[in-house]
Amino acid sequence: MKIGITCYPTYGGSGVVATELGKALALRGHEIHFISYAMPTRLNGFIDNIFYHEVEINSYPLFEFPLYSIALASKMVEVVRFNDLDLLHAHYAIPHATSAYLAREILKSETNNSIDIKFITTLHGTDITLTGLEPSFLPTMKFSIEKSDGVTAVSKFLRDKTQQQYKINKEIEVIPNFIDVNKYKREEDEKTKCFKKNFAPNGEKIMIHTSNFRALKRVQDVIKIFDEVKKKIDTKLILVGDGPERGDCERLSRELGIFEEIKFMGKQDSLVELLSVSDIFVIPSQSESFGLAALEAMSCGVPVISSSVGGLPELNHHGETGYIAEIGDVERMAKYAVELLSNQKRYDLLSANARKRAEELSENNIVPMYEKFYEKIISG
Ligand code: GMT
Repeated sequence: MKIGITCYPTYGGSGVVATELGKALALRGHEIHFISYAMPTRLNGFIDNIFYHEVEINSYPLFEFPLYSIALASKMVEVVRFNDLDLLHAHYAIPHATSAYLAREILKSETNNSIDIKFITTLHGTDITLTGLEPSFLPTMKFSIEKSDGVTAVSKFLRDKTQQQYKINKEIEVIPNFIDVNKYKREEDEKTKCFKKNFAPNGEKIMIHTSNFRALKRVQDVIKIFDEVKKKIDTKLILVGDGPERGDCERLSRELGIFEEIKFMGKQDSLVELLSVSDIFVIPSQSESFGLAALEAMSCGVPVISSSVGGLPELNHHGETGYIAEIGDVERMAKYAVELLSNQKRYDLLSANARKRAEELSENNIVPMYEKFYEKIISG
């Protein structure tokens, strides 16, 4: 198949999922055309069958705001026409589904050279639970989702939320996010030994959190949980990523007198190595439709302590792959962490289960679900 994929190229899990999907599909022999305003960050290295088309946005004094949605639709039209695409796949509904709708209608309307292209929208998270609900987007979002030829959501939670909140009857297929279990696996080599020595010189346990430090990730809770845990067990905390809450998090750690015990790493490429030296992954989010960062940790055999929101309980099974508590229940999350870190037998069991759960969501299991869905939509 020849598929056009549109996603946000620089930030967030939806872009990661879209890019990894495109790469996996290309390796399975499909021709993939990424259409975006910049090269997706994960699209590093040459892969046969992958093409990248940059959306051109010309500035003009009259346009105070860049007209990206229109420029994207025009680029989609061009790429479909000149590359003979079979399907467009929009990741994150705003504004990608709307642009895809526009492109489909433009191509259909051409009198001499009409093309009947279909498009699929994959819903990821805040496109539904937050931004899409704003009055300035809601009617357009509902329309674009309803007019999509196929819709997928990354969790049952997100499917149900979309149907309820947007009053949409349309069938939404749940295709969970996936992981390359051969890449995301616990490493034990010179590099990880060196990391471990650096982070936990006296054999301390290591807790880890990775995110984009937005308010909804509740990174301050991670710090408070850590503060409780380290009173009972010698532990260090690694915080990976960067974002608007980082300054407040650093201030909170200083106020609590634990700044020296925490490594604020910023954005990092060596995620597998960092996860490989970690004992517990903490994700206390206020909203999380799936939790790709938790899946990455689980694939490296790291049990997860999460909040009970959104799609997290579908991924992290309470008492099996980790533990779940109510949003903001720092005390309970800390208690679970202490329990786990002080019982090696139980820890080993949960670590093995976390890896097994990740294997269920391996690229090899999930990518064929997209292929099947594509075939179904293309054949009408
Ligand atoms: O929805 C967002 O906040 C952005 C989006 C992204 O681009 O990172 O994240 C969502 O999509 C990820 C990939 O499907 C999921 O793993 C995240 O749980 C989800 N984020 C939220 O629901 C907050």
